[in-house]
Amino acid sequence: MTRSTKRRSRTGSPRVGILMGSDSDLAVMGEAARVLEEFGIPCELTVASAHRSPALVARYASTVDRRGIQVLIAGAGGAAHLAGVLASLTTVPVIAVPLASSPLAGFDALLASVQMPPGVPVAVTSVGAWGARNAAILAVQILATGDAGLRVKLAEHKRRMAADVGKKARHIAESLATPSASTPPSRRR
Ligand code: C2R
Repeated sequence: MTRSTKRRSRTGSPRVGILMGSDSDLAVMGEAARVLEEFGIPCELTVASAHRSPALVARYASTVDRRGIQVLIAGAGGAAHLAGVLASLTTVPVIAVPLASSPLAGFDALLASVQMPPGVPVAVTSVGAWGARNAAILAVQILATGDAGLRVKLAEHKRRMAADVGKKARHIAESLATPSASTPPSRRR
């Protein structure tokens, strides 16, 4: 860990490293840390840029194995090369989160992340905050392949989502069945 790395773990050393190309990415990439915390996965957050601070990225990558980091999440916007460079320097799974920080609204980062040459895979999520959240869930799923407790938590996560959708469907059905007092009679069904 570099001195500028922020630990988000309450217990244990980080299993997931979240990197971002700039501090301007923090609001979005903080979502990934939040989701990992929900699953009780220790993680750390730091800023490192393959373009602006390549030596720092290389130094971070060289510590990943020794420190027991099992998955890397890299958020970057524009010509996003951070995830690819991390994948070139490590053997852990790397998940790229394309960020919408340039005038091209993330399409540039998406293409830069997804078209890795054969031999150096990077998993790519959706653009922005959705992607940050999904990157964390994907990291949990990767860790869960060897962790039955995490598989139970993931199953519970899916049950919660399904229950939420059910609640929304019931809510809509109820609001259509009971016209509110403010709905004019002509518009009531
Ligand atoms: P600034 O806000 O610092 O100007 O950064 C960052 O992820 C950020 O979204 C603008 C955008 O540049 C991105 N950046 C990259 C890399 N380093 C910074 N894509 C990289 O190494 O890939």
